[in-house]
Amino acid sequence: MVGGGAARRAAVAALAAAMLAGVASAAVYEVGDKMGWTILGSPNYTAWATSHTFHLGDTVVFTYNKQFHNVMAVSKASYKSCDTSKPMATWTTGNDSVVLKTTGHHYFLCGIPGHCAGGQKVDIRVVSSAASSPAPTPEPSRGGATSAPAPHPNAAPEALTGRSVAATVAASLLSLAAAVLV
Ligand SMILES: [Cu+2]
Repeated sequence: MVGGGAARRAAVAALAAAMLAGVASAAVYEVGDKMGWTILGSPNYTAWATSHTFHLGDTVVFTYNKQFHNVMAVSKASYKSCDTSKPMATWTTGNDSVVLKTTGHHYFLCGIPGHCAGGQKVDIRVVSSAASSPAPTPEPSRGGATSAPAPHPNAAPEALTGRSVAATVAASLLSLAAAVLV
């Protein structure tokens, strides 16, 4: 009986560790950081995208005023030419989370006339894994997370950073594992 209990505890601990590892690897990124998804101020979404390393399972959040913008997933050709006529998917809520489920490039643009041409477009490349990814630039620390939480001009307040979500889930998993092991 003692052996069975030990095995069960080991299994629970292993499961908890595996879950923690899975949670820790999934991040949430707000497109454009504090600027959100906009055309005002000519945000450089190319620079934003290349300053991050996106992995499978990560989420990108588009935050914007839905009266003025939307989000379309488009092909590479449509991305390059700002063709808004045949999106593969369209989001319009103003606070849209998109889970990156495939590797390679994910092309998004705003479908409002003129906005894509004005720079409201982003090419998000998802690398296959952390080990094999050629990361030209190290992932920067989330500078915005440490400074004062300035109110977002057009954001929903519930937009969370991946770090805080992972920390919250990790904490609850740890307490769960602790409860089972006791
Ligand atoms: Cu727009």
